[in-house]
Amino acid sequence: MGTVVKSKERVSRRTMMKGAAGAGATGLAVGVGTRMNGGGEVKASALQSSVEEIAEARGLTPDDITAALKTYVPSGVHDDFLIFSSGGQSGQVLVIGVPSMRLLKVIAVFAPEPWQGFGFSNDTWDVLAGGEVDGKVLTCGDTHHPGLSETEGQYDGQFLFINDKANARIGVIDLRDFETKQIVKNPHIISNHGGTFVTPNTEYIIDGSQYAAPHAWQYAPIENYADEYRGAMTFWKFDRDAGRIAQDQSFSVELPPYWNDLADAGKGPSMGWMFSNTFNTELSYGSGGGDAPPVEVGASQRDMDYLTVINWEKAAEVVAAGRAEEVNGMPMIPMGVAVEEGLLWFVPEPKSPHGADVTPDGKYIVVSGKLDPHVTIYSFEKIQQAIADGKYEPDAYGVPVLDFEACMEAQVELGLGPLHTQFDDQGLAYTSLFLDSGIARWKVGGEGVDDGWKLIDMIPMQFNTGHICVAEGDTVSPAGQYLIGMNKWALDRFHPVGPLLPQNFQLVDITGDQMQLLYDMPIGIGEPHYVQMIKSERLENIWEVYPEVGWDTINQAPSEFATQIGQERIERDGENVTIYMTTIRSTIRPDYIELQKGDKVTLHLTNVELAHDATHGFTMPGQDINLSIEPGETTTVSWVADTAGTYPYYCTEFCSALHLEMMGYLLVTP
Ligand code: CUK
Ligand code: CUA
Repeated sequence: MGTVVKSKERVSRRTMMKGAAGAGATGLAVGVGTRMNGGGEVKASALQSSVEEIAEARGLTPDDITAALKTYVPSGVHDDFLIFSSGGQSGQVLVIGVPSMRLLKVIAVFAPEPWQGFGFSNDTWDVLAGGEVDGKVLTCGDTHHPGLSETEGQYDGQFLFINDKANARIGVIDLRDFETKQIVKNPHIISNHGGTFVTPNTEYIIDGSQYAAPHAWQYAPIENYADEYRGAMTFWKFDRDAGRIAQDQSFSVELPPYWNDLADAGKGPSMGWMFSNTFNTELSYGSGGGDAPPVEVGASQRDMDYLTVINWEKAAEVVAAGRAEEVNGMPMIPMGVAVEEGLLWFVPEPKSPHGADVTPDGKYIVVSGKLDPHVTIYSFEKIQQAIADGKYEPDAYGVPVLDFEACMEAQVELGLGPLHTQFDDQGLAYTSLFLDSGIARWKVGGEGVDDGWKLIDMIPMQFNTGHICVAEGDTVSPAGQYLIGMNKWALDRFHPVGPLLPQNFQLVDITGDQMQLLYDMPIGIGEPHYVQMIKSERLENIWEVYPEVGWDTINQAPSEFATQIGQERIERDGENVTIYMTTIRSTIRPDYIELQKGDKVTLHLTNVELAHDATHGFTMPGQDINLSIEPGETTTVSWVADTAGTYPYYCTEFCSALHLEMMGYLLVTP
């Protein structure tokens, strides 16, 4: 249904593209037509010859020119889409415009970031401290999977979540100001991977354990792996009104000590369920100090691993009924209870599976096998039927393993090292091929679809593609149009910058009959894993300035330390000194502070401006302090004046003509 019409659209787009490319620069220039330039009209022919000259001088092919025309976004014009990209080892999130691939922001999440003052002010340090592990505040992380909040299975532009794989933490970013408001540490597991994936109305944020460990990462000898080590699938409850994860309403389902990888939430007919691919069902833990094979060998022995299938709606009921156990302060449903309640199932998955992606209609789950050239497609309906028909055998932990053939809908051979799959608006799927360095495009099958479950074409990537992203390609209604291949290796793509190379995002036009590579963007801050691409128009709640002067940006409410112009003061109570400071172009008030050595200082800083972009910075020499105070914001920083001396403090944003004069002196008397 609809396929015929859509394929016609495809043909017409293709004809257009071919026309443009085939006619070369000349044809293109005519297509561009005329444009007003400096009050006069430039004749098409003049433009044409100058395009030809530029193309020749720069050695550009007609394909290069089409690519340039498809990605160029003129000054002052905004991009149609934004991507939110994990920043890998940087611990941060990148915001990039599409199709221009202009980097707009790096949002600080798990690592301090001086420009935003993140981790330098007291309140942002408290956000970082919310994710402390064993009493230690961490200043790095390994972000993998950003998850935009959803309403009815479509991005709603309100919140963004991101996991820290290294320490099993989740960050919550408010998309009104693009700042991190909360970091939670998973009390059950020490490393995660299958997160963050949201359920269709952001009821829960899914967070699956990666490397098995005893509950709450307690000590247990490695030989006790099979008996004492465990996995878990955590469901973080999200309180949208509070803009916070509600840990007291969150829970986990205990799993065998297999390693959980990528996950996805069911939708439509599979609403209420979730799916995660799971590997190392061999229970390998490496040598363990003995002769056992290393993990990469030990964990690749079996032909089949498992797709983990959990009914999370049922799990929430089971927790509410009091059948979960309290583990390290948060409920966990024991495996035995999960099996008894019929909420936990496994389905065999071929060879070292990676990626579990639910089709937009919620009917199928696509899984790749890193060591298998196929993607395997499971039918949710068939899984339910297999459960009803009792087609299962328990695994070593008593978890029912459903019959593979009974649940499998199709397998499509795509190429070597398939990893991740996304969907477009034309009923097509795209799967990254890590080993083949490419992206395979294939047709999703199912009822009423002719010629489904079939490979259509491929586009080469440079090089070793991990995740891919189609615009809104993991929602119920993908936008299609663009695809980004997230390549692990860049090799020769960019000018060398030493032995450590950036990763390479490649933007691909997927509207045509043939996919066209448009742009390479180096990512020089860490290794991104996943991105989500959202239509810019969905991000309609972004604030230009904070709602009022004196705003607590963490709690998104008026600050009790708000300071208006004329209220600036220095209060002393013994050795405790509290400073109420304001910033406005081009003054910091007070501009003179005298302290005694040993004073404990608390500085409340309010940017009293409400003009768009009138941000002031603040740095205090010798104290490792760097703050950003956006229009309206009140922020606080504390330190001990432990060294006598003379310290000029100043505004670090070039905010005005007299910005260099925006300073003050702090003197600490011996
Ligand atoms: S993983 Cu990195 S390429 Cu963390 Cu989603 Cu597959
Ligand atoms: Cu404020 Cu420079």
